[in-house]
Parts: sequence; structure tokens; C-alpha cells
Amino acid sequence: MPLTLFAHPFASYCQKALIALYENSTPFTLRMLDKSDPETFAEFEALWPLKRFPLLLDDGRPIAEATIIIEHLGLHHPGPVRLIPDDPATALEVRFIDRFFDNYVQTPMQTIVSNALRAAGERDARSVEAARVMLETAYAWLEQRMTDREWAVGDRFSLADCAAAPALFYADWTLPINESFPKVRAYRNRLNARSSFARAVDEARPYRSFFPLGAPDRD
Ligand SMILES: N[C@@H](CCC(=O)N[C@@H](CS)C(=O)NCC(=O)O)C(=O)O
Repeated sequence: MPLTLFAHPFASYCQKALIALYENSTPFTLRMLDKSDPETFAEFEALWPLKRFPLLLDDGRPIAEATIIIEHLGLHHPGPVRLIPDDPATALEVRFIDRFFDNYVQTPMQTIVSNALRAAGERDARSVEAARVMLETAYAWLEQRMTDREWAVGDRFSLADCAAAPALFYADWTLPINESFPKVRAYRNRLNARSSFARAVDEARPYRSFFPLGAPDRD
């Protein structure tokens, strides 16, 4: 069954879904969401009026939300790398950590980045400050969690790590993960070295000028 992904390589939630596709070498066609291609955007919007990407089209059926796309792939297009563990209790922990990265790392990071995209008079310093506090708190919580761990849950790469990789990649560009969080920094380095994510990062390289805070000269 043909799979199509509406996505942009630089977008963090798209990278999350791409990691899952690359982990299992799942064949798919990329429909690039680029402002210079309004027809693809219109097609995407007709399928998913909430206009948040990525969106997977599986034999014509739209599947939204990066986490749900990864769950869908595991259910309907499984490969050798099982990103949702078979054990229900471990799977629940994976889903919790996936929520942690989306809600408490990606969301505050997106708040700070979107604020920077606004005109000077429309910026919201209070939301940015709250987002910074949330990110710092998330780094501190994760620092404790990553003591003696290679991956976010158990001893295998999972959905939780798919969520973590782009979240920590861009969070560090937004509010640097400082030296008081060595476990988080080491985990981010491990994620960056994972071949599925390294490929997504490489494919996004040409778009670094899009980062409104100014992309640092490093991964
Ligand atoms: N909850 C969605 C969030 C997706 C999301 O925020 N995607 C960003 C790109 S990384 C987007 O659609 N941005 C376009 C916009 O905000 O208008 C998911 O998990 O897939």
C-alpha cells in the first residue's frame, strides 16, 4: 500500500515521523510542504484542516499527529525495529515519555521560536519567560531520568526517543542545555548519532537559515 508523507525536512515533528520511517526503511513518497508550492499546501489543507504537519496518507487515508503516525506504522507497516514495546507496561511508559517531550520540550521550544517570528510589537515576553522556565525544568527532570540510561525507556530505541531527538536538537538551539545537565547533553549526542535521525538532520541542513533565532554553527 503506498504511503505518502506531507512534511518539511526542517520541521521538528516531521523529523519525529521520519525517524520512524527511516528506522525500518519503510518506503514512502515525500510531499514537500513548501510555500513555493501552494497546490501541495491546498491538498494537505483539504486532508487536514488543522494544518499541522506531518500528515501521513496511507492508501488515501489521512493519519495526523506524529505520535499517531508512528503508532500507525507499527500497527500496519511493522518492520524489524519495534518502536512501541510489546509489553503493555513498558509501552505505557514509552507513551508517557513521548508526551513529556511533546508537551514540556517541544511546546515551550515552539513558543520561543514562534515568538521570534512575530513583529517586534506583537511579541509576548511573559509567555517566553514561562516557556524558558518550563524548558529548564524539563532539562532538570530529564537529567535525573537519564542517569544510567542509554535510551529514554528500557534498553531499546523507541517512540520516546523519536520524540526526544528533534525536541532536544532544537531545544538546545533555543535555550542551550548547559553543562549542569551532562546526562541530557550526552543523550542528545547519542540521538544525533543514531543513523535514522542523523539522516533527517542532514536532509534539513539546507534550511537552517529558516531558524528565526539564528542557527548555531553546529548540530
Ligand atoms: N501535535 C502535532 C504538532 C505538529 C506541529 O506543530 N507541526 C508544526 C511543524 S513542526 C507545524 O505544523 N507548524 C505549522 C504551523 O504552526 O502553522 C504533532 O504531534 O504532529
